[in-house]
Amino acid sequence: MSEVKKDKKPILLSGIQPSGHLALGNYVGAMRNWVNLQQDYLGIFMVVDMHAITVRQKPAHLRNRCLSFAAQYLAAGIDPSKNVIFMQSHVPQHAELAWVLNCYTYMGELNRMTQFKDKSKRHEDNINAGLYAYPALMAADILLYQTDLVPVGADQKQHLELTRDIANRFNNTYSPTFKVPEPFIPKAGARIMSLQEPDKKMSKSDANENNYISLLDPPDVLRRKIKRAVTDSAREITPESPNSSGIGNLITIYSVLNDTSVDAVAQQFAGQQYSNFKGELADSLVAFLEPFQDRYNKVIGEKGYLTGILDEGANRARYMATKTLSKVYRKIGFVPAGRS
Ligand code: ATP
Ligand code: LTN
Repeated sequence: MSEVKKDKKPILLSGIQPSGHLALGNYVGAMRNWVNLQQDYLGIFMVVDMHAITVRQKPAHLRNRCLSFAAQYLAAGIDPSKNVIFMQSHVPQHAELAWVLNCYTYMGELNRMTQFKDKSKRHEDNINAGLYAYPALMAADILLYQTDLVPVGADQKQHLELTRDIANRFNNTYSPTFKVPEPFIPKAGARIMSLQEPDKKMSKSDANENNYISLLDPPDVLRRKIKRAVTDSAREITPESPNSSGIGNLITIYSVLNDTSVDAVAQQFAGQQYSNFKGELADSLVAFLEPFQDRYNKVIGEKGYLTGILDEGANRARYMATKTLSKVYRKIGFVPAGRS
């Protein structure tokens, strides 16, 4: 009886592109919720390497980063015995369903995607078709597994809405085929801002590494980055500080790390110098990241253990994905293969 129940857990799915260095924004906006929600869901967590090549990557760096990101998923607390963890490119059904979904996605929809517009500006010399069609691949990632919930940061809301539209369009054209997924965007920390340019989001592949906190930054680097983080010209924390972009962002980070609200933090530090508060924030960060980095170092030192988890994850994922893809092929009228 309990076995049956276990299999029926709803599906939680998310992924991160192996570009740059996994950053505090990724942890707070996404990974933290993967960890918190894993008890109640069957978690499917991918390193989305096929998405990452929409921007040029150096092959050796990409290879190392893919393993490093998977190890960081484990270090963050994703339990590999309860969840499915794998490399997107190990499951060919993602590319196969993406092609189909491309044919159910309008150019007018893709033209509106802000991530495409932002990345086109950042990579003017390489505005490729993959970057443009990226949302259809993301929709495939999600819809292949009949996903219930997708925990992501606020920047992914638009892609999730498009995924839902594509799912509904397909379901209405044929018959119910895909579960229509819900986004899970946290109330606090859905958009952690850059440390030096607090009006733009913290991005893990920012050219300026002072703009982000890498989850693998050593303590002295963490302290230096926080110390240098841009604030406004006031000196002391007040109840209004959460509304000021630079210091407000630091308060948000502190509140998330200490599991409290931004207003409570502003009250706790009211009247204190920014420099004092930054010192406390740096202490919190170091205390949080040191054990994370210890766990990471153990996992990354055992390559066989990590690749074993990824192989098993890919096997399970292929099994689940094949079911949905076969259904899709049948509904659109493809002749079944291997019937002779
Ligand atoms: P890149 O700069 O390499 O394009 P990124 O930092 O924007 O990457 P993604 O791989 O696009 O990261 O996103 C991974 C997850 O982290 C997504 O769920 C995304 O919403 C979340 N995320 C990214 N940046 C932030 C941020 N600054 N605050 C909160 N969540 C974020
Ligand atoms: N597009 C996302 C990464 C991503 C993703 C997914 C997130 C690819 N496939 C499936 C959730 C579910 C990004 O750029 N952050």
